[in-house]
Amino acid sequence: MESSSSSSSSTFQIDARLPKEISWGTIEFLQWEGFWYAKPHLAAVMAARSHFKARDEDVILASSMKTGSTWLKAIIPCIINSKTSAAGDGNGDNIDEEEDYDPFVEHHPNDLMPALETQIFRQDPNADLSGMPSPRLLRTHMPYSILPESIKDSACKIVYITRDPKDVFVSLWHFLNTRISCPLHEAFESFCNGVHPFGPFHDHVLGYWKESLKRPEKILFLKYEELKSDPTGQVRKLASFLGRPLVQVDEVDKLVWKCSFERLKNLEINRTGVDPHLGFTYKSYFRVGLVGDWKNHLSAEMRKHLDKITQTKLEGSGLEL
Ligand code: PAP
Repeated sequence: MESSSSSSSSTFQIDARLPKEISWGTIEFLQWEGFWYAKPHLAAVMAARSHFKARDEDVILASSMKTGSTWLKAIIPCIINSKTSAAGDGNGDNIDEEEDYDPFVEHHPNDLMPALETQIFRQDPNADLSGMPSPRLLRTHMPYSILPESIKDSACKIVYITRDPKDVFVSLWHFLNTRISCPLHEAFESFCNGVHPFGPFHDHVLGYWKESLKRPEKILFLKYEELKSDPTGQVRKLASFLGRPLVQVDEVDKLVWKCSFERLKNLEINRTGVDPHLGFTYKSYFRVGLVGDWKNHLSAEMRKHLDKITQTKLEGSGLEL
């Protein structure tokens, strides 16, 4: 299929011949360039791919869904706005010089790193981000192969996070079930077949993993489990990667606490707010925040099946999940 969109016009025409599936209850998915998208997101993905122009100073947080990106949507702005990082300048204009950067009382982390496809280019397919001050902190669920060329070609940094696919599936099932109803076994089958937003999961991970091996200075590949087991070590690594090494022990500890699941989950905004772009409650982004919660949901057979897929897909890649 040669062309599935018209990039010259502001509205992208979705090719009616794209493969379709109704899955996860009633969600209509379309497959484009090897990945599945919920129908309302596809035009926005196409628009972002065509129109977004990266700057060297941009930081792009990339992930498949439910891998813990909300944690990084909190951590990355804190690092960038740190007053004491070795290279930091406390950058944000709105930061009270007397106070530590802590926007979380008023903002869900989604606000701090807007999403290219589900937010910016969904609202306006011709969105112009040229007025946004650098460093622009943005996020995407787009697979590596679909990213706008300027993200790949510029010196901007990409931070990728992934997680045990069994926990990803359970997290995604709970999250989507806050809006739609789909029996666990049906959703599991779809996930294993790669039919879920921005799926197949394993292809998504492999795209970024392979590129991170080729260009470690460009893509930092993180795992949720490692962030859980060693948050201070991982935050330091991330800060150095972003060119903002954190030098003070106290500050790293404070940043980790500020962005912790327990703290964010219990803030009023996150207990009561709703994401204006996608309609999900903010509390649905903070469910249990654990490694291995899949044990409470998946049968031994399901575990074996998904582990087998993971093993087969990742074989020879050097990556283990
Ligand atoms: P998204 O793709 O919709 O943005 P994302 O933030 O990537 O979701 O993943 C959500 C998961 O990260 C949730 O996992 P769970 O369902 O297994 O609980 C969520 O609880 C977890 N999470 C969010 N914030 C944090 C945090 N600060 N620390 C640890 N885990 C977190």
